[in-house]
Parts: sequence; structure tokens; C-alpha cells
Amino acid sequence: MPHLLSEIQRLTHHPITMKSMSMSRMAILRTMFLFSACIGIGFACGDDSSLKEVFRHHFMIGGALNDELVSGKDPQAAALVERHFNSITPENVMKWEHLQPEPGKFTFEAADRVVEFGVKRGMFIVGHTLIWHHQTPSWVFQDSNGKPVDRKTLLKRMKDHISTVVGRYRGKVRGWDVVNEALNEDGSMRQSSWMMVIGEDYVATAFAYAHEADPSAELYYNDFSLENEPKRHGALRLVKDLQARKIRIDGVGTQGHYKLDWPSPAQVEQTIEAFAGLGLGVMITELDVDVLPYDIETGAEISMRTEFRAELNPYPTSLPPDKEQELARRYADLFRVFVKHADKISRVTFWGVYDGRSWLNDWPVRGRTNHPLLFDRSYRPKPAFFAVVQTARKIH
Ligand code: 9MR
Repeated sequence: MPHLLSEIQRLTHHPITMKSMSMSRMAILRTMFLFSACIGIGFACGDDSSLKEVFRHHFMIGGALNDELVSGKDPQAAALVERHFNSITPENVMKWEHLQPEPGKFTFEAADRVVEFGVKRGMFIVGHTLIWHHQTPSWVFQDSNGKPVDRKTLLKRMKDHISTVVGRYRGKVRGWDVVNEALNEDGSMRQSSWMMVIGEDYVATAFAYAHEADPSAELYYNDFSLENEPKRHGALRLVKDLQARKIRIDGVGTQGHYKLDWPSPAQVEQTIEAFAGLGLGVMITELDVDVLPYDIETGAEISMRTEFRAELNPYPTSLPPDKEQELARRYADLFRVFVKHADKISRVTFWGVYDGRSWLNDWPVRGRTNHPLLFDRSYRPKPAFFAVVQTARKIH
């Protein structure tokens, strides 16, 4: 028991007194559960390693940051970022609707803040994202009468946007998600407005414009569910087409919006090998593991929504120890694959910092309590964190 208490103190960073026992009994009980979850899976909880240090010989460790964190309103989250991440991606503020909400009217304040945050700390900053079908205002695709624009006009808008944005952050944003989610699940091209107005070469054109705006920036294609074969083949085709046209592309981001039971480690491994086989860098760009029940097959199709029902929100306070263990094992399985292929992977970025502020609390069902990341709602490392750390240590 004394050992258990000291481990709890180590985990929570709070001394346990009689007073705190009564005041925060729930928190302490929860930590005891966490501790037993750690023991259950044989991981060394209480290890306060920094992720970026632990994986410094493997790949960068990144996180998606929201504006609240960047502007100083969530200092505990910012402290986690400083300690654990050497790369950052803005979660929303570099999307078209934020940067150019109206024709020619650019609003850079929030994007500037995130770039300044990263530059100050010497972090690798990823720009997300230049061309996407979502979070792009409808004016982009319409003329002054609300009719669809022609190809020439849309190409000009694309070029203006890309050269203004990439040009502004030249030398500071070192890699860009140039095109995001251009594919359907069967590997065919998504019939987005980009595709319908410009045609399939909108992808190559966007990459060419980005390269022109900053010849030293790395350029990526980013998508989810590439672990599923049909979609992966679509992405391979798309990349090969760029390579055949001698258009610069440096890497592919497989987003990594995973479930406890999908995709299998073998699927993850095949995906990494397939893109690396084309001579590209591979990145896991939006990693999280959804632990809640779902009735949507896979992926991160943002347009899909389900109504809230209590049975879809089974862990509204905390994750029970058996689920905590399952999540830890899942993360360990994934990181074992990443570490094995560290020569092909340049970065693993989590989509968020801690559970309290994950997009998965609101997708595909609004208002749930999800637990997909390595840090809990009180900013404490979860058993999954310790499991991830162990994967680096076990192999070396
Ligand atoms: O995490 C983002 C969330 O805050 C936004 O509401 C959502 C809106 O589209 O976008 C989320 O981020 C997405 C990312 O930009 C692209 N891949 C899927 C991510 C999760 O939807």
C-alpha cells in the first residue's frame, strides 16, 4: 500500500494527504484504477519521459494545436506540448475559411500566432491544409451570380490563395498538407467542387503552385483510411501520377484516425511500406484511437453524423481499467509498427493534446466523452502513454 500511494503521487504529481483524500476521493480512486491498469499490462507507470526525447532517434512527435492553447488560455496543455512535441500542426486556423473567409480578404492573426508559437520553440511547423473540400467557403466555387465558376477562375483563386499563404510563411512552415482527402473510400476521386470544376489535375496543379511559392517546403498528400486497400491504391495512383509529371511531392500523411479494432497492425504496416516503396516519406499525421461505440464504418468522414443516444456514450466520467488497458495495448501495437519502420517515418502527430479537447468528443456524435489520446482530461499521462514509451525502450 505505501508503494501504491507513492506511485499515485508520482502519477498525479500531487502529494496525498488526509485532506486531499477526502476532497478528491474520486480522483484518487481513478488513479488507483489507472495504476492497476498499468500493472495489468505490465507497463511502468510513473515514467515521466518526454515523448520527443524517447523517440528522438525514430521520428518527430507532433500535436494538432487549437487557438485556445496557442493564445495562452490553456497553459497546462501548452506545457504538455513543450515537453513532449517537437512538431505542431494548427488544427483549424490555416484552413481556407479561416485564412480567406471572403474574396481577397485574408485574416492571418490566428495562423500567425501558431507559427510564432512554433518558431519560438524551434518546432517543425506543418501547414494544414491548402486545398480541401471542407472548411472552404462557398464563394470560392461561385461567381457573383452564385453560379459555379469556370476552370480558369477557380485555378486563379487556387493560385492566389496558395501563393499568398505559402509565401507568407516561407521558411517558417516547413511542410504543407497541400491536398487533403481527395479520394473516396473505393479509391476513386472524390467529386468535390475542385474536381468537378477543374478536373483531376487540380491535385497536380495545387502541388505545382505550392512548390513555386516556397521551393524549399516539403509537400504532402494527406488522407484517412489509407489502410484500406482500395483507398490506398487510389492514393498510390494519385502519387504515381504526380511523380510521372515530375511534380514535387515529398510525402504522404496517413491520418491515423483509428479505432480499437481497426485497422490491424498488418494493414498499418502495409500502408507504410507501400508509400515508402514509391520513395516518399511517410507520416502519421492525425493520430487518435476512438474508444467509443460507432455505427459509422471507418475513417473520419466529417460529413457523417449520428444522433446522440446514451448507449453511444458509455464512459461519461472515465475509462474503466479494462478499456484503459485495451487502449494501452492498442497504442503499443501501433507504435511497435511505427518504431519498426522508423527509417520510413518522419513524424507521428497526434490530433490534439489531451482527451478533454479532442474532436472525437463531437464526431460523429455531438457531446460525448471520448478518451482517444495519451493524456486525460486532467492533463495526466494515461497507461497508453507509458505503453507507448515502452515500445521505444523494448526495441533498443
Ligand atoms: O479537428 C478538426 C475539428 O476541430 C474541425 O471541427 C473539423 C472540421 O472539419 O476538422 C477537424 O480536423 C480534421 C482535419 O482537418 C482533416 N482530417 C480530419 C480531421 C478530423 O475531422
